[in-house]
Amino acid sequence: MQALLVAAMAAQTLLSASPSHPLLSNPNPNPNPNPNSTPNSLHSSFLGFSLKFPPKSLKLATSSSPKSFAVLAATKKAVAVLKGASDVEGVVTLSQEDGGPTTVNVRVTGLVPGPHGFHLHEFGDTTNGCISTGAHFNPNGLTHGAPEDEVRHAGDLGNIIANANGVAEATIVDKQIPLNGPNSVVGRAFVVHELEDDLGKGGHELSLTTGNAGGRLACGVVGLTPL
Ligand SMILES: [Cu+2]
Ligand SMILES: [Zn+2]
Repeated sequence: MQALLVAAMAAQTLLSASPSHPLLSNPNPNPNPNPNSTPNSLHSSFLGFSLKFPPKSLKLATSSSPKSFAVLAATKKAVAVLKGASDVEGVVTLSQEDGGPTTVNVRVTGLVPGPHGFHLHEFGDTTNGCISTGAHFNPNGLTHGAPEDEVRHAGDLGNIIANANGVAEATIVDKQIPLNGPNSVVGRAFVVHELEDDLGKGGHELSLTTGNAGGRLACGVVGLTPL
């Protein structure tokens, strides 16, 4: 205890003494090591201090940090708010647990009844409306397809179907649109289209790139939300 106090006081004197030194010798390469080493030595002496009370402080230190890490890694949630030049709008929520599939809940209103292509596009850029979200998210360089196909864009989520009131609701579970890792879709954008996505099987020149799904009615960037 005594030694610690002395050490702390010594550190304090160092602290109060050092500012004048770096200020005066500012052009020298010296100022950095000094302010850095002082807080470090203060910090480690505090660590040594808490080690003298093993039951409580040690337990707190070891049990709290892995726990919060596990919570952060277990679940991720995200949301996209879809808007466009038309009256079509919607909300898409995403959640993913650990390395599992992502569950996507979709609700879009203002649609013409029937199927509408629904994709994750590459960019979360809406500076030029939904056009600037780019092409379908396609990290593996494949051709367009259906969500259940082996050969598909990761962003190919098929169609959502609007009812007679123009409302489309869907729950999609998909393994190719994770919320973290190299293929994370956070920062990319959902797009809902004017027409049905032919899932690559329509024989149109656009079938293997866009599913010939027509114009982009609304889009929204995927952003993280609180758990
Ligand atoms: Cu699309
Ligand atoms: Zn596609």
